[in-house]
Amino acid sequence: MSSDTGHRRVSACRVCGATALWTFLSLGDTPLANALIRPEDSAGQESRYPLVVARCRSCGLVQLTVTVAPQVLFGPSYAYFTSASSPMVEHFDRYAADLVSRFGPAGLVVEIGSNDGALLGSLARRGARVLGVEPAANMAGAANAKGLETLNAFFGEDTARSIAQERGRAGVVIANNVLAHIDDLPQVARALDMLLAPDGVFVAEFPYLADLLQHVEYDTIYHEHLSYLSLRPLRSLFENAGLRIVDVERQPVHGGSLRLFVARRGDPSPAVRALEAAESRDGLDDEARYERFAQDVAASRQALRTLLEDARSRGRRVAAIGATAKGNTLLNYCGLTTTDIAYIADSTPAKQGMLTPGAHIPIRPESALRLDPPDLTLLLAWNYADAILAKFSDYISAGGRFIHPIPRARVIPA
Ligand code: DWN
Ligand code: ZN
Repeated sequence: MSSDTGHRRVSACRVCGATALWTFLSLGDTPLANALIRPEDSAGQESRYPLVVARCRSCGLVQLTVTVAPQVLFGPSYAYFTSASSPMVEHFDRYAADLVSRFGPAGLVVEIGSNDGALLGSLARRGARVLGVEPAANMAGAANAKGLETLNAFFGEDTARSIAQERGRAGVVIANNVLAHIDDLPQVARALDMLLAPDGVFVAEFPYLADLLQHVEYDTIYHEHLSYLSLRPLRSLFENAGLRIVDVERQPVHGGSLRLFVARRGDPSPAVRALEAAESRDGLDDEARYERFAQDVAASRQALRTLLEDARSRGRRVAAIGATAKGNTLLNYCGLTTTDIAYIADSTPAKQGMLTPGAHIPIRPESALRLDPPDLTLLLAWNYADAILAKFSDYISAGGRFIHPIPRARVIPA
């Protein structure tokens, strides 16, 4: 790690260690996506890091070419609260019901990266014995305050060993939107092997590379997401730790995710085989597919800039909704500023009153869209488009419109 900015260049693949990393996309040097700024600090220098994506020519893992130290990204305080987005709370409630019906009373259930306890709470209400492991102190504190026991720690071999010694091995270990955040994936696979009971199952959910490519979700690329996951590299990761992918489901959240089931025994389900075949068919093993994606990204940027310039020339005022991590990739890569976007409305109290990293756009409560309505509202949380359009139907009835930025910017409802 370079000590001044806490990041290092990656020269070997995070799964297989091969050094043949082929770079196919650069989104420039950007600040960290959740490094919100207090207005009084806005004149200060912001650290920027290269946002460059490469693919391992050996195992196929798509990954960033730098690693920012996890302590810089996630601790002691992290801005993203799962419970601020009601569609995610509902998703996790359904998820908890699915897990309980799949596994029954599974003994100890450990969630890695449990955030403010949205899933733990739903599991506990259904009678599960739960434990969270969460590196951000403010998130662990929020979960403990709700009575959901959460260790404030990074997950790795040390944490796994001490949980197994003190509480016994886990029947289920869960990691949602966490695998992509981990630099040393083989170490975490070994830690899972230590923590899981002989018949235990590891369940992981993460944004799926095939959806990212197909829907041009380039904004989900930021420094917290070190890898962009698909089945082939994950299979070799788990097999090296004596684990196998036994089942998979596609989930609609975060622009398209996979939910993976990993165990010590069992053959891959028909769903696993079908998805592996689909990955090959869709070109996930071909460099030409990634070159095409890079062109799609540039075209998407241009389409959004053109739409916003057109709106400005017609005197339309534009704001945004969702001070998301991905929104900051989009704003910075597209070169948008307060001239383009007056403010961003967001439901997270801890984000309100802050400025976004890089673009320095002020974040206001959601009520701003009603009290100070813009003509157009850019959906920086496009993953919740349906819920947001329903919530703001009065804004739409009064003539307000949203801009959906990907894959190509368009105004909705038409
Ligand atoms: O992996 C990660 C994913 C899962 O979550 C991260 N590293 C960080 C985060 O990414 P994000 O910030 O892009 O996530 P979301 O879930 O798209 O963030 C939604 C934001 O929008 C929150 O700040 C809450 C806000 N929101 C809102 O203001 N009104 C959300 C909804 C649904 C709303 O109605
Ligand atoms: Zn590799």
